[in-house]
Amino acid sequence: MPRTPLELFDVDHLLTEEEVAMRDTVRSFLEAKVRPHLADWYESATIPVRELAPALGELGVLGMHLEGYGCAGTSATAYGLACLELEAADSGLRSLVSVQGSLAMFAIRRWGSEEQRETWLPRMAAGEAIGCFGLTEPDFGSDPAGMRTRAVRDGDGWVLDGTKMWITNGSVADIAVVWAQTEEGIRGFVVPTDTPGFSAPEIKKKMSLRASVTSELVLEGVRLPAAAAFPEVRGLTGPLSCLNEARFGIVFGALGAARDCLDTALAYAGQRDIFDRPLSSYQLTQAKLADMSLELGKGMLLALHLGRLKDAGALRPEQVSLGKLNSVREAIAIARECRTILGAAGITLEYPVMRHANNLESVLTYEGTSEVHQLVIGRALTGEAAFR
Ligand code: TGC
Ligand code: FAD
Repeated sequence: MPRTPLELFDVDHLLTEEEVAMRDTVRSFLEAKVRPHLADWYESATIPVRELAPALGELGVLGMHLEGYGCAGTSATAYGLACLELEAADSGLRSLVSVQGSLAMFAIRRWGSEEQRETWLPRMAAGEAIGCFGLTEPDFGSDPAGMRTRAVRDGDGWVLDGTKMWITNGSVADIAVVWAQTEEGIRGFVVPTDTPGFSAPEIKKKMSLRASVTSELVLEGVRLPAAAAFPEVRGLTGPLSCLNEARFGIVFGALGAARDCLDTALAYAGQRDIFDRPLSSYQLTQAKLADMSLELGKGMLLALHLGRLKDAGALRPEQVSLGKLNSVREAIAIARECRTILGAAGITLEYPVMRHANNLESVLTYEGTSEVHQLVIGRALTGEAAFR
């Protein structure tokens, strides 16, 4: 008899033994070390990134799908499953891991020089060094091609000026991967955050992703050696290739938040007596639970399909958009519906549901808004780019 929505779909039947074992290890770690603290971190809008990162490094989830340089080199599907567990805890935690592994580390692994890889990747995989990824600017979020941050050659090196906005892990990072306009087009730079002229004030008063550090990056005459630039890549292909990786993690991750909401609502409905009967015994409640389980399971089947495509080297960016759009859109709908099942209790931090719902507002926006992903899918279907 299936006890959970994903058991109803027999999802484990589609996973290898190693994938199930890895998933269970990540889940147990989070249950023991993270979940007991989440409500407090969320309420106080803090997260002990410096303590968590080495533990996550030991767990093997930082840059886990990358090869070499101290990274675990797992399949993409295994990485997705880890993201699902991380986001079932909190989207902020998955963000920490996404930005470290899929954005900062992937950028260095894919586009960095041998020296940059050897200097940074082993320490980042171990959680000893934290990375962030600066693409978005105050006036250029969905349209990063317009960025104003500029890198100008200065003798053998570079000088960077500009401002990046909404940067996860910015204030706690040891290095920032910064994308800037140059005479040769957009280029990426590895910026040690103790370089004079670099500062990263934290953005406060967030109502979403509170258990995550979000910052501005200010670059004022930041002087870097020639070796700080990624040697080969020019243009938006550089940053967008990294976004493919992080978006893939969200395809799975958002479903984790939805699963946690649904598990919570199911348990609550079974225990809450209303008009002398459990809430779970009413047809209206069961219709909600059935519809949400269906969307969660369908999302999971799509995520696994995309994971297998990625492992076969056949996943295209517009397919990642299908998954990101679907997972986040359905997860947010599930979180809100679950909140109704919990009634007033649903608005508190006693239960994770409203925390997930609020977090998912950020997830809907970052890594390409839903509208951007609709437009990416629209372009793939029609051959017409309707972004501008
Ligand atoms: P477009 O003309 O389409 O492309 C420019 C160049 O880039 C190439 N390209 C890609 N390469 C790899 N992967 C992709 N997905 C790619 N999409 C495009 C393309 O082939 C072209 O190459 P070339 O050689 O011809 O120059 O570019 P566009 O300016 O029209 O923009 C397209 C659009 C709107 C889809 C793109 O700008 C976009 O995706 N915008 C959304 C920006 C975004 O997602 N930002 C996210 C910032 S990071 C973040 O949010 C982290 S949150 C982290 C967390 O906490 O989890
Ligand atoms: P805008 O681009 O101004 O969009 C506003 C609205 O316009 C949206 O609804 C959008 O979909 C819509 N829109 C845009 N273009 C079109 C169009 N062509 N047609 C119709 N509608 C359109 N960025 C980083 O670089 N690194 C990070 O680590 C990072 N972390 C983040 C963490 C958090 C918590 C948040 C909230 C954001 C983070 N971001 C990060 C920034 C994120 O990627 C951007 O917020 C996102 O890309 C959207 O940009 P914007 O906020 O400027 O919105």
